[in-house]
Amino acid sequence: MQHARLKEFPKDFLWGASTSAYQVEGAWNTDGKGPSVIDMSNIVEGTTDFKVTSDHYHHYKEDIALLAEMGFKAYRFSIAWTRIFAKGTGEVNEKGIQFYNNLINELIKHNIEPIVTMYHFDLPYALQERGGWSNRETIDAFENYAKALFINFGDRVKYWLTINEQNMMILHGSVIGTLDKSLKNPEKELYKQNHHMMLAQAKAMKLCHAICPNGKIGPAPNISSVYPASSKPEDILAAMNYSSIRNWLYLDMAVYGRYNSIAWSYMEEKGYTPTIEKGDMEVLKNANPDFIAFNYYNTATVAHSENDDLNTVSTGDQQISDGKPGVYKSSSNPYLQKTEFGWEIDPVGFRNTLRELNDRYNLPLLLTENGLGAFDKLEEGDVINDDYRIDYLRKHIEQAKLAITDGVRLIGYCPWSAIDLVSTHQGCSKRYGFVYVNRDEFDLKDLRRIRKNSFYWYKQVISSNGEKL
Ligand code: BGP
Repeated sequence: MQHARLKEFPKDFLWGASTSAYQVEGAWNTDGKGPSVIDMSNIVEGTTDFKVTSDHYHHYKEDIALLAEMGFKAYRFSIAWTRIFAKGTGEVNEKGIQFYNNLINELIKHNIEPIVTMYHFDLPYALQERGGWSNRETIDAFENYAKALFINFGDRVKYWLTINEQNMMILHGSVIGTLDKSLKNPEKELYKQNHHMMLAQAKAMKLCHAICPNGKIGPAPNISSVYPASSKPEDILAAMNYSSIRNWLYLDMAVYGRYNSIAWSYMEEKGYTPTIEKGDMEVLKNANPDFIAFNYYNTATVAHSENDDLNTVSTGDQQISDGKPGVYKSSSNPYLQKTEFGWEIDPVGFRNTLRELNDRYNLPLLLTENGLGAFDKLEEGDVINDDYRIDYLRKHIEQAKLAITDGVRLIGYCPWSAIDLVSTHQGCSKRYGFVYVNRDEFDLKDLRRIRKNSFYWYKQVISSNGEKL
């Protein structure tokens, strides 16, 4: 739909950006922090330098000052569960509480709204050793952790996100580094883990409303529209299949407290259905998210798949996804360009996704990740010419404005990432930030912070409330 006049971004729009603890903080075993599953998985073979990441733990004041200089209204970061409870449960680590108190207070001092992700891939390793999410005790551990967060930070933190990209941990856990490699029947086990994470999330949402009077809480999956490769009816069915397994399974449960029927029939067909214990569905129904936070990088395109299909085509999806025989198979989209890391770029798909989410759930939406990973180059005179990133972000913000004009209730835009950090599985050279962190894959250098061109551009976007793009 073309609009003659576009609506403006709301006055209190949450302009900001995102990071996650294990990707930015470093200090992975400092001040009583315990190891997480990510700390224990070998992301970059032959070095532990990735664990220093951007050393935000020791640079947080300087980093927040830079975010404030850009005029950030909000900053989305995650709390490392193992800083609060080294082993996932037990005694609270006061030094961990102190670090996040300092961080939150520093943000508030600069009028930046803290948006907290409670769990971003970094499950405590001690819990993993006891079965991780396969063990129902992890649900209680998460509830206990959530309670500690709400009690300690709930007086200042208004926006809470439960679990980052639960759907990607289930679908692509081996790439992220969260998959327990000892699992015998991983897919079946993963859907059991998924059920347990859903319960943990539901309990945390209920607890947030009970403990934090001004608290708002929501899930934070990675959501993207799924396109059929053609108008062939079988391709349309395949797109619905994939969207149900990838998107709606997670959000139908978070919002309506029910299993998506197509996803459930897929699990039945494959023998993956989890055991639902007495009382589970009641817990799931009684949780009410206040908004949906979601990460969007690109769309997916899929085609019909026969049972004997070989699904080897890669997409520009979060990770390479080849499809599921008899359900869907991945296809590339000839209308889209790709980043230098092969991810498809689809700003219009962002508007599609926003509209779909709005129609389906009728809740406020908060964009918590969107961005372009690239090999930025530090040039003489401390210049980083990342015009490709500006172009990417500009096009997505334009589509956000169109979606708002379409009637979507978008409350904030927090792209990935505020400053450079370690990528989920592609090291430090894949950069996303507005601020360059001076380090290489294997050389920590001086970790100096340098403003990129996009830094100055985003500053003007925020000060004009999205008018000057
Ligand atoms: C999302 C994760 C982030 C981040 C981002 C970019 O899935 O939530 O943690 O890493 O993707 O992905 P990558 O680092 O693989 O380029």
